[in-house]
Amino acid sequence: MTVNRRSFLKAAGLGAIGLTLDRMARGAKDGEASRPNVVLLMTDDQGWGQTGYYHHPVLKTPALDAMAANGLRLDRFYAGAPVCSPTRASVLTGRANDRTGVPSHGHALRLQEKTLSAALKAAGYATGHFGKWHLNGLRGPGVPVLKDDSHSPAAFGFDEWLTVTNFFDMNPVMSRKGQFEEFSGDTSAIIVGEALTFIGASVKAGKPFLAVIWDGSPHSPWVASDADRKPFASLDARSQHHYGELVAFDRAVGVLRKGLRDLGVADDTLVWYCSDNGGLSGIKPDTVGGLRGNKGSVYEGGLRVPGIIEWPARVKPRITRYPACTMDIFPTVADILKLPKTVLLEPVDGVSLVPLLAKEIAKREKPIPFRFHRKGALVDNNHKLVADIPRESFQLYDLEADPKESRDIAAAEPEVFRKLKSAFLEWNATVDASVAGKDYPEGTVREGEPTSHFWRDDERYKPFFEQWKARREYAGQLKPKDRTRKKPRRRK
Ligand SMILES: [Ca+2]
Repeated sequence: MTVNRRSFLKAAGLGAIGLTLDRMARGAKDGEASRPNVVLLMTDDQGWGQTGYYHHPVLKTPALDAMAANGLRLDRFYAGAPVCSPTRASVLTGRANDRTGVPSHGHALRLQEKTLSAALKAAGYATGHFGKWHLNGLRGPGVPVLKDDSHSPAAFGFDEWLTVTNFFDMNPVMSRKGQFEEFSGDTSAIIVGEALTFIGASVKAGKPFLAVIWDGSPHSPWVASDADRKPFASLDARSQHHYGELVAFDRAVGVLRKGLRDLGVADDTLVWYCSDNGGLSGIKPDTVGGLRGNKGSVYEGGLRVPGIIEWPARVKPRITRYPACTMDIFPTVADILKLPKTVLLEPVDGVSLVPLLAKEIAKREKPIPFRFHRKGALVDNNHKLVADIPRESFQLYDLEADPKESRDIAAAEPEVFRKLKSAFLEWNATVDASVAGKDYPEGTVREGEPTSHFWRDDERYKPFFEQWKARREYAGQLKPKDRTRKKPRRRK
């Protein structure tokens, strides 16, 4: 109905009035916050080069291509970290991972952090999480999140959740708010279908919604259907399955976009798609579009990922090279809703992209910082500082002139080098303070945060082992000679 009215007004040369009417219909007056629906859609281990719109040599992604053509395509979009849990923490908090208790995969997001999901729930949104969580401290292949898990999605503001701890594959067992459910079929289709059911119910209830859809594809172990891997018959078996998973994911993107249109909410739903880290090595053809490094690295191949914001009511189709990152998601959504600054915990590392949604911006004022294990990086527009933190060793690259980071220009550009190095060290000190809990009102990290451990070593999961021995994804973990008696150990 909205579309028809707008098409009519546009045809009559009254498009602007049509937009105003739309805003009024949604109850938003000029100067007031709009309350779009928000969908955050994230793949697991999809590299920067792995989309049709970047002309991948064998992979076709018609649904992502259509989304890119209808939204803001972010050609320099960065995951907050080069591996999964840390990036997820950066999405929900707007902060670099190390600040939040998540230095690596399988670490728990601290309960003292402030999250996007909690802020939107408080603002009256229906909130749902679908798929991989990986913020409750558990390592190992994805298992259903337990009802009483202190760090389940519920602890961070999600009303509805259908969630597993980590990556998951064909025919998964998942947890619906603690109730285990078995599913058949591909994970992308399952979680998008479930998210659409949640979205439909929210629409019916007249509530705006936040749907966080975090897929397990195309993470290992790769299991694609015969039909989906057929186009890749000339590749080795694991590359076939890996690329086949991306075909299934892309199909689910099409289902999601059509579902939003069918429910009449596509126009005023902001869908933000990205991957959680750079592409994998050992997959052919190349996953990172020729960039340097892979998942785990702070070179571009480990951090740069596909990114698109589609929001037809507010964002005209465009391609930008403005550097942006997953830490920008929360500040952007908070800005759109005009939430008070206090919904975010300082220091915030991201910025609001609201100005960028309206028009091109030449320069990002606030550099994008990264810290992962010993390594760090600072992206300041075309320049990038790469750091080995304990060794205090630094490199400088010009990403426009040298996108593959092949020439260290620290000696040639001493002024830029000095400036970025000092900015990075200053930032790094604030991260050390965050790690120690200085950002929290208590000034310290509260007791009781779980240490990172494997679910196989977790007493709460032992009652399920007998049953799970028959499951493909867990059998290898539960063989008798396995280390079931080993104590939880912190991975470093
Ligand atoms: Ca990942």
